[in-house]
Amino acid sequence: MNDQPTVGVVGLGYVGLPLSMLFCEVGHHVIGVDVNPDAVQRLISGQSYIEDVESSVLKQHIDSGAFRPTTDYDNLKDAQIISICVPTPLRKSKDPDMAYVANAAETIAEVLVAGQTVILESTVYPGATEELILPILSKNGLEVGKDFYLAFSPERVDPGNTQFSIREIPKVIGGITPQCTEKAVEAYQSIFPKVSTVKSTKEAEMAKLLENTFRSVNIGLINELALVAHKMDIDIWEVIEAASTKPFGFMPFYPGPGLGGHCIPVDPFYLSWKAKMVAAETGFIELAGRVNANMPLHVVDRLSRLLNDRGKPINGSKVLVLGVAYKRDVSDMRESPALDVLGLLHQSKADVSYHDPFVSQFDYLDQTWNSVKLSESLIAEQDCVVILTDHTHYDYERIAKHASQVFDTRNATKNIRSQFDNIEVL
Ligand code: SAJ
Repeated sequence: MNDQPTVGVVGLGYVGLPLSMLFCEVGHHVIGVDVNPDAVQRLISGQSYIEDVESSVLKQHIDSGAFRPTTDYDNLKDAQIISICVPTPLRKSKDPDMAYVANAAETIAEVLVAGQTVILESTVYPGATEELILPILSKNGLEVGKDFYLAFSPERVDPGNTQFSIREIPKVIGGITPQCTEKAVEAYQSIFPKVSTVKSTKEAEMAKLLENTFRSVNIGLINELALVAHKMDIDIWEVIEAASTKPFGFMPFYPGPGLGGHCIPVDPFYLSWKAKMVAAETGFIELAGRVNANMPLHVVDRLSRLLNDRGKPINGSKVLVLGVAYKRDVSDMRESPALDVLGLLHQSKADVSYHDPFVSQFDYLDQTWNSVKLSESLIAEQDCVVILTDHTHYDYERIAKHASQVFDTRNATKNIRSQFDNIEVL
């Protein structure tokens, strides 16, 4: 019997499942809890639904009994450590939706026993662990820092990132009390060798929001400068490449069709929401949000001008969109700006279709969209081929050779653009 503490992981998505595997790999028993019975059933049968988790690895930990997926929270009373990795989306009003986190805390409170360490990983607004989670976990009389321990440690899982494995990424940890921080560091030491502790849960919560707000604001800046550069007939991509030669004090970001994913479009609004509660201004976040949200409109405006220059109204023009996932070489479509572009093209009555090697089908605008079979004849039939996601899968030279017009929103054709006169870039 190994002496590693048993771990409970609540929420078995792109954060919770890889975290569970990490714990299993170093000998912990992991009780994985998820509210979705289908997901639990798939895991029990050894089928991973997370790209970064191989089914063979999952099956190994299922067969050995190390990983036990369940919908039953009651099993968590056997865990010394409980990590909460549930979604924290935005409501339509751009207010935080804390329902998943609150529900997880409520059900953990029912089974919380003395000695347990609870670590929240889901991205939340500053103060959420102390103001929302702590009262729920304390309601049955257990005292934090004495009977149980509570900390925040932001997830830094970057789906598809092959450069850094999760274990190599330093883990920020902040507890409600110093003892809580210590207990959380102890809980994670077997899988996260690099730890950065901060004085409280709030600094840890804010660190995560800074990381992703930094990205959103800088992406907003370069998107704004891309529009300015276009009006000045300046090649923004060369500008970024030239600025990137500066070995210090600069970090390149790139314009694109908009901001997708489950982190960058969402996390900054957890910060701005809380800032409003303390009457603080977050102008950069709001402005970046507007600039980034406007990019799909800019893409369609540029496209309609391209077609117009060739005497073609967008209405009825054949437009093929290449790539609908929110970023290169992933299948995730959450918040993908491609959806906005497809919607705008559909509204303008363009004859629009898409191809994406990672996304075979999706439902949107009350219809099912199917990835077309890419062929030279199909490309040649198009009035314009729009590159929205620069998957490495594509042979951009072949596409440019057979397309009458290409609109490249990702600089994917950087290396061949000079050989063709039918490629327009964002
Ligand atoms: N994007 C741009 N221009 C850029 C960078 C990104 O338009 O210069 C777009 C992408 O196409 C995408 C969106 O922004 O639609 C977000 O892209 P991202 O590169 O930030 O990727 P994400 O959303 O997967 O962000 C995650 C984050 N990881 C965590 O929160 C744990 C982020 O902190 C990482 O820095 C990022 O991955 C990463 O570096 O890949």
